[in-house]
Amino acid sequence: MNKRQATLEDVAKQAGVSQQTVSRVLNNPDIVSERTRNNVLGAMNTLNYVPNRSAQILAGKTLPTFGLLTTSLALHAPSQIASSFKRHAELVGYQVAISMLKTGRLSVLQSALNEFRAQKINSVVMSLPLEKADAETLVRDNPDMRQLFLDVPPAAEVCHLGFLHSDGTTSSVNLLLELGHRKFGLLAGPESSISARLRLACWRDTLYQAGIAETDTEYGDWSANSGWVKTVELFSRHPDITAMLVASDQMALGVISALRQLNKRIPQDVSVIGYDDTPDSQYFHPALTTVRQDFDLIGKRAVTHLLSMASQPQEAFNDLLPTTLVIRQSTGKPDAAGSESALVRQLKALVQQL
Ligand code: IPT
Repeated sequence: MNKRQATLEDVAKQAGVSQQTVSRVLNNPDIVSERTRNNVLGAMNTLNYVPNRSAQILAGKTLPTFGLLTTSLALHAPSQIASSFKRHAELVGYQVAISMLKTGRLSVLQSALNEFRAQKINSVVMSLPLEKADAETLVRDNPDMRQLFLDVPPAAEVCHLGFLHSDGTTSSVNLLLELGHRKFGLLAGPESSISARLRLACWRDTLYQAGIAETDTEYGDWSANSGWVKTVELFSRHPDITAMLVASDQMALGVISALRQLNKRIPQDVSVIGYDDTPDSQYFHPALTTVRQDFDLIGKRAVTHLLSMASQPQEAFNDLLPTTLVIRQSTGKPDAAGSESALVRQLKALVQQL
């Protein structure tokens, strides 16, 4: 069996193109036509060709690799974004190097960017919450790096690709108001998160405009566990809440579980609306009504932006993708006899245990 490593020349022969074209696909895939690029990538695949990255770095080449600085990938939404970004990057011949950070501290971010720079990576998606001043500092201090921010305040003077929170958030509050809800519990994301703050402000504004000024708020950390704990706390203070607005589907999973434990039926006793519409949310029990953010689209759009930022000087922009309400089974009219029947159900359950 021939175990010789395929060379660039072999790839060129197999694809029927010049060696220079193969080298372009390796170093600047975005300047090669899609057809030729796919042809060359196919030949590399067939021959198991492995590019010599160290030689490319030594030759001073910038690698066709994007950086992704991300918050915890244990969270559903950032992991969906990472997966989509990687899939779309590969379609244009780029790899993705991931750096997952525990904190958004400026010094930590700067070291992560330095590490990318050392690997000759100069186009980076920043998929973590950053305050305006921090994002602007990173751009100012790293003029050689193209940075695309996914979670910064819209006022930040940086390249920003995000979601327009107001559409989906306003529609979710309006749905609950139309169904007749008046007692709301708000479960926001962490106060350190820009998007969590924007969603909360929008819920409150819309409720306030409808004459509902009094609502109780808890802050989770995006995990299902925090959804569970904070729901128990909210209902211990306000057992009469009939509608929960939750800042992420992952927290809503914990909310649903806590409500079950509190003997509340969804949606007859309490309606729940999440945020994200990750692919699993339609399989929650009951299927979750939620605000959809299109994670496939944001990954695809991030690749397009990084490519065009490479060919033009970097200017600040805000590209905001729509959010839409997806109505499923976790929302309904409040059942007037709901709390009474919950009590009856609890008593029955007790009697059965005797
Ligand atoms: C945002 C998600 O909506 C939220 O559920 C949580 O996972 C958060 O990310 C983590 O930072 S999406 C982001 C693009 C604002």
